[in-house]
Order: sequence, then C-alpha cells, then structure tokens
Amino acid sequence: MEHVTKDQKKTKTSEFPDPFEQARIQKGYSDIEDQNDPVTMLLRLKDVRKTAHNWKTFISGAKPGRIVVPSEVAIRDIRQIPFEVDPPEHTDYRNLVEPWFKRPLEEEYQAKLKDIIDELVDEVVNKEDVEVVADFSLKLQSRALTLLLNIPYEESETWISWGVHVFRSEDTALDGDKANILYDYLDEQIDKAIENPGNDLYSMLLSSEVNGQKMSKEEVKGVMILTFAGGRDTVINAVTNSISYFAENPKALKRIHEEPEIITKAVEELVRYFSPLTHMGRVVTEDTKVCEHAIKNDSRVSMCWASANRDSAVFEKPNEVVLDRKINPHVGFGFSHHNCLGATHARQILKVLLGSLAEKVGGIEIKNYKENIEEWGEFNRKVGFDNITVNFSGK
Ligand code: EMZ
Repeated sequence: MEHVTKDQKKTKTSEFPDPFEQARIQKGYSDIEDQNDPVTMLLRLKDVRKTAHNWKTFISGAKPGRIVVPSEVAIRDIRQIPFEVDPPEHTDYRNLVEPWFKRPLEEEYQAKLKDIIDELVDEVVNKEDVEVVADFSLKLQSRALTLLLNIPYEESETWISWGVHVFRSEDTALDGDKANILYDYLDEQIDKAIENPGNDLYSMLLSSEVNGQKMSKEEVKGVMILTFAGGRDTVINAVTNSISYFAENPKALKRIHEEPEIITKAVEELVRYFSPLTHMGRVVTEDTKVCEHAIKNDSRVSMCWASANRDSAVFEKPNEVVLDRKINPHVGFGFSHHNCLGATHARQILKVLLGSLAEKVGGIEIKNYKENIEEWGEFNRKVGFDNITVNFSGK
C-alpha cells in the first residue's frame, strides 16, 4: 500500500497546478462541450490578447449569457452592462460607470475598507477552526461591496445569507432558482431607489442618461447583476487562495510586513497565479482562424486567462509565485476595453487584506480543506476551495 506522508505529498494545499501547459504549447487551443454550444478555448497569451482586442470578429453583445462559460442562456435573458455590449455603445456605458468604480482610489473609501477588513481579521485571530470561505472571504466580499454600492453596511447580512454563488449551488453549475433570488432582490432595490433616491449606485444609474436617453430599469438591473455576480466568487477565491498561500509561505507574510512597498506587485502576482476567473467567451461573427484552427461564424471561443497567465513565452518561472515580479503583463482582470470594471475595488481589497494580515497575523495553520476543481473538457482546473479550515494565530 502506498503511504503518503505530508512531506511527500505531490502538491501543496496552496499550489495551483497549470493543467493547460501541454495543450498550450502543442496546439494553442482546445475544444470543449458546453450545453450543446461548444467552445474553443484559446490558451496562449498572445492569442487571448488579440481576441480580446478584436471586438468586431469576437463579440460580447451576443444573446445574453452566451459569452459566459458555462453558458447562462438557460437561466437569464437580461443583458449585463457594460459586459455584454460592444463598442460604440459599450464606450458610452463604460464612461458612465467608470468614475463610480474608481472610487476605491479615494482615501476615505480606503480608510473604510481598512476598518472592515481589520475588524474581520481581529474576529478570526485566535478563534478556533475558522472555515475561511464562509466565515471570512464571503463576509469580506459582501461587507466590502456595501462600499462599492455606497449603501448601509447592514445590507451585507442579506448577501451573506445567499452563500458563495449567485447562479450556482454546490451541485449544479447553473441554478435558475438561485438566480431569481438576486433578480427579485434587485427589482425591489431599484423600486426603492426610484421612490427614495440617495447617494447609492442604483440612484446614480437611475438618474443617468446614456446617449441622451434616461437609463431604463432593465439597463440599471443589467449593471447591478454584473456588479453582484462578476465580483463574487472571483473575489472570494482570490481572498481564500491568498490565505492558503500565506499559510504555507509564512516568510512571504513576514516580507510584506518588512517591505510594504512590494504589496502592489504582490497583489498583481497573486491575481496572475490564482487567475480567479478561468476564462471568458466571445461569439464569432465570421468564419475565421486562430492558431491555424478554423472557427466558424456564430460559434463560441473563450479567452483562457488562467492558461495565458502561465504562458512561459511571456512569464519566467510561470508556476511560481514571485511576490515582487517586475514585469507582469497578466490578464487576470481580462484585457482591452472589457477589462474588469471591478478591478480597482478588487485590487484595493487585496492590498488592504495583505497589509492587515501582515500586521496582525503571526501564522496560519491549515486543518483541512476541499478543493474546488472545475472541469473543462480535457482539463481539470483547481480554482479555489469549497471549504478550508484554518487557525490564525496572533502576533
Ligand atoms: C458574469 C461574469 C462576469 C456572469 C467578469 O465576469 O461573472 C460570472 O460569475 C457570472 O455568472 O453572469 O457576471
């Protein structure tokens, strides 16, 4: 019988292997099945960038839900904005929401975010057996989201009660009933903001015009669904995975404490390494070719950020976390005009989190965990954890 001791274990808990390497080098793409609407995954950084850039041949404004993999066509018909819109309309929407989503750069916002994160870290330090996903990352993501929406902190209790996924439950990739909870909630909040406008994101959108037209309720809902869904499991995975990394690399946390000036680089590197969103799709508008591979009009491709971020043609030591990596043109937040709208908020969350952990936490011990493995055709990709229980010790 094979006996595996802890030291002999092949991969560490915080290690995220790259399942795409061979296919990326040999072919550059892989065809996968998805609800009878197949997808060609593009695996090389160069192709991923070119595809993201070429919005005329690779569109986002297809049937709502079709550019997401797995497709959400079966569970929603509302267009997410600006995510599922192409230029030139995309530019108008993006210009409208961009300043709001840049608010995390303001000092006051950052101070509030630091209070939220410090409080949560204080809560878990020296507490026995903390399940990080539910008791730390989900709370952090939900509480921080109240700042992005500029609404009262207490509202986060409702979102925490929904659990990690908005469109998914533990066993189903797509869960229509669960999505309806979010849609009904948003209808209610939009109606409330119409009756009682305030300084929140709903009210800002409702009072805005795009191209001389007042934003409709449907459009506002489209922006809000994106705000809720797009930054949920991605942020939760980034936070959880970072904690697993610092548990197994205590020197890294010590280094961040001693050299806080590397935090910005460390955040980019963790996003590159973990790539919280595996890929994002586009729909093709003409017969074309990628990697010498014919792609038919009206079929789907995806830009695999996770694979591109390990491309050895671009990154030295791609499978290592190099905390102060100097040149890091990763695509963890996507690329080109559709790059992640929530990236400023997400980066700020990770920066504050790293600072707070470095200041308050002496060590993290992993007790047990269950990995979250996604299956994409020939690939199995670890994207995070369904749960991971740790003990945080104080300083
Ligand atoms: C969509 C997507 C956006 C999608 C940047 O990603 O995130 C997914 O989690 C959602 O399911 O609807 O918002």
